[in-house]
Amino acid sequence: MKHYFTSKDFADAVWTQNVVAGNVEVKGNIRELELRPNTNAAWTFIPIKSGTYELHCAIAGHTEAGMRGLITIQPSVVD
Ligand SMILES: [Cu+2]
Repeated sequence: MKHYFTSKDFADAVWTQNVVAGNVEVKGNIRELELRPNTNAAWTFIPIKSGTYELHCAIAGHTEAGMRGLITIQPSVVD
């Protein structure tokens, strides 16, 4: 079954260093990743804007069934 985890505001709140998937490294502004079954990817990013961002599955009925969450970027604690 297909699922999505979507958080547009979170994607706007980070600076992407790269995404590595298999033998491919992608650089630049990444807003969306689609992974096929039994694959993985590493998304390396630097948070640039603190806040709490909603995450949900965009398929009809899935958010209501519980496929949702929150991502929190804490404010910097630099002295
Ligand atoms: Cu889903």
